[in-house]
Amino acid sequence: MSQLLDKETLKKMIRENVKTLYRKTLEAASAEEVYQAAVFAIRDVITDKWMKTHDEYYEKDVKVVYYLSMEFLMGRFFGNSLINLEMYDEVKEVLEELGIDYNMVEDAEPDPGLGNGGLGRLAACFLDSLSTLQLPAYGCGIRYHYGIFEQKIENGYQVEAPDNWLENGDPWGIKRNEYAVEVKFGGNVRAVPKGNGEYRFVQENYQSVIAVPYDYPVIGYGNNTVNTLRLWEARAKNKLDLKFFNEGNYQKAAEEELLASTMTDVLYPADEHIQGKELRLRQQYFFISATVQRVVERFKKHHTNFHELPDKVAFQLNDTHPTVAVAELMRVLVDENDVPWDDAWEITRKVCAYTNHTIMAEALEKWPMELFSRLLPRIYQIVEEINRRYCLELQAKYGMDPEKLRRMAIIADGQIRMAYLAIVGSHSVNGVAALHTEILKHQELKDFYELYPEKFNNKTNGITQRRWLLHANHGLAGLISETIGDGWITELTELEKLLPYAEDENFRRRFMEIKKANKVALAKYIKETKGIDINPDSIFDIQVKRLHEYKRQLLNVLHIIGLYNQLKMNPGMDMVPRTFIFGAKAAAGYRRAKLIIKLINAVADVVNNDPTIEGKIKVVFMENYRVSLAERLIPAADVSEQISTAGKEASGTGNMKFMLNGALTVGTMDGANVEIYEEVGKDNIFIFGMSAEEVQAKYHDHYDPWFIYNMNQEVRMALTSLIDGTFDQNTDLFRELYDALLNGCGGRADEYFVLEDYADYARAQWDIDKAYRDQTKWAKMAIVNVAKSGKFSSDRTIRQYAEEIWDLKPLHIED
Ligand code: 26Y
Repeated sequence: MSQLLDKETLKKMIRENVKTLYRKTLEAASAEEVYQAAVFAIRDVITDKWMKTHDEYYEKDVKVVYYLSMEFLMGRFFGNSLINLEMYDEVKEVLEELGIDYNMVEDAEPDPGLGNGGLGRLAACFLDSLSTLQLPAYGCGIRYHYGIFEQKIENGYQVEAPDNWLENGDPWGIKRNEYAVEVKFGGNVRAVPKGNGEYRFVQENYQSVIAVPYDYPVIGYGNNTVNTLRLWEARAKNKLDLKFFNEGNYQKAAEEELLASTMTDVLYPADEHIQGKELRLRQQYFFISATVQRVVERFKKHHTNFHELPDKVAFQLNDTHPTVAVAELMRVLVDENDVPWDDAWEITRKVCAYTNHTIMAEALEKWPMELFSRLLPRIYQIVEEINRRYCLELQAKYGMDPEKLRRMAIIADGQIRMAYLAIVGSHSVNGVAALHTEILKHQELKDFYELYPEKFNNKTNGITQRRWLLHANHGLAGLISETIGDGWITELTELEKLLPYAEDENFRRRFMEIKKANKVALAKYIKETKGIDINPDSIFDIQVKRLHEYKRQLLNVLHIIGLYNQLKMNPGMDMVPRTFIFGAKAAAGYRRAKLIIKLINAVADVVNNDPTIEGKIKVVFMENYRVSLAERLIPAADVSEQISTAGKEASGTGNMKFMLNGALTVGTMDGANVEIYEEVGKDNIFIFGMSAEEVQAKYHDHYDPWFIYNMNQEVRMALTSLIDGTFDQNTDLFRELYDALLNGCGGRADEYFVLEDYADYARAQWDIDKAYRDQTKWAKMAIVNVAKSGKFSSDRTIRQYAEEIWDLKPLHIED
């Protein structure tokens, strides 16, 4: 184990810390207090490595990537930090020797939910891989005081409560007052002659907000690299502006204070759905301006020639949310450093790269010109100029084609299209799975692919095996290391060595015992938290992800209703008992998504309490799905539900986490499911439904859900159950869902083809039932899934970004 701290020293430190922090003995301290004390003990170890890493970066003047993201869904720091420091076992032993339950201590840490879902969690996995691969990197984002809301279920309905993750302090964050920067909003722009016939553009009468960074350590596994997650918090420049105050203008005097105090309060919880809120644009510019200013300042410590900037700095834009970085870098170069426009533009494009995470139309960011120009007057001018020059290029290339010009312009219809700005201002545009990138190239961004084919590339997502196997599933991690060594921790393709063990009876038995133990542990947790009894010998079938119509939780629950109806008609029906587990947050304003949550809970109530079905089906909706809950659920899964309408899920990453933990996928040929299918082969996955091409064709074709309703009795009965009072007394409660599927409420009927795919989904589910009965076969399939999951390590993804987009080299930090 680690030589960083011996056990006796550690014990002493924890005791001491409890005393100094809380004036208590260890015996009297709560789990929360012991947690804080333990963090302070290991912080010293981290700090030494952290300082060394940054000194080296600075001295060697290496190229650094800045991963710019509105969201970092990090999950808890404690356990993961110990894992990466290789101190986990040691600390666990120390605590247990002190008579403290290690798990209680881990659970005392709040789970920082500074992200919505896939995009935010991907950013967190990427940071873990960057440090483990010894790549110089910063994550840059916002220190929201409230993360994604805490979800409670009351009477079956989602209720949102604020997530005050900072309530008990923030032992992982270090406030860096010395790096605070000023960010300017509003006012007007004045052109001041430079004297050489050129003008300098100066923002006046603006409102200021001070950005204060908090740094969080991102520890590499088994090395000395500690990178930084830098999250910015807003603070007022002057508590009260005395000039206005003395004039008696109290409101104006307090304005900046108010502006600053709300800026970084709360994460926007509307995942993949734009609201066009002014505060969100403020948040975006706030953290981007602060980051860009700091980066350029740091660059200037070593350099005077800005043409060297792309050799030292890469910006990766995590979706369009940080796209103002393109214009802000132009502003800092042109206005503040006198770099000529053309040079600045060349530099900016070399620095910036853009990742697209979704093709859902309602997630494509557009800002009204009025709002944008009022809030960011100088940035707006710069975007206009970028657009003007770009449109000239388009004309030069395509001639006068007004339709094409209007289609491709960055500014059109009174709006600024952030995706187009990102594409034009970057040297790289990537999708997050092979299918997704193809759809971008040939459908959504076809015009741009034609214009800049060289920019487009694919980077299939990945996940970090350190959190999602080593930390989340100790049992399986241990068995694997014992069998093939622990090389997989940093080189996941090593898992292929497990393939021959699929044929080894002893290995299979142990593998299945571990799965069973994880299921028993989850059953216990569900009993404790929800009071529901579930059978650990049933199939644990899990769908956890944000609630979205395109992800089709509704297909899953309709199928459960279908099964229930069959059991009611035929109580003796032969099926392997199943426990269907859901976890999902719905955006607060997404009415239909919330109704689907209510439906799942209503179905759970009826099904779980109906003795006539003899416990063959159980339905559990787990409240407040989040990273720490995912770490409990995923290791216990037999079946992973990845059932989005083909073409809609850009990649998915939950699918990879389940596979790594030995669950079998029931899924559509969508996102990264396609690549999982390619890895495991058709016999080790349950694929159903239309392909993306078929969906596309159906969309343009005439689709009549009534036809399916009439032809398929199971579908008809399931739909009827929605409105006949089976699941509520008020028979109109779920009518909206019924109508949306059959008639379309305002929109298209069954927009996501739930009914079209129903029969094949039900068929795939019976295939699962059949496969599970043969436990030997099932074990083999599950082992193949684990063995073939190597491709889906975020280490592989990050290596590709580093080589193909950033040209970033590892730097080894000595002990
Ligand atoms: C503009 C704003 C409303 C907005 C907020 C959040 C737009 C999009 C998002 C989040 C998008 C997101 O999480 N996309 C997911 O990214 C994952 C990582 O690449 C993919 O695996 C997943 O398929 C995709 O839905």
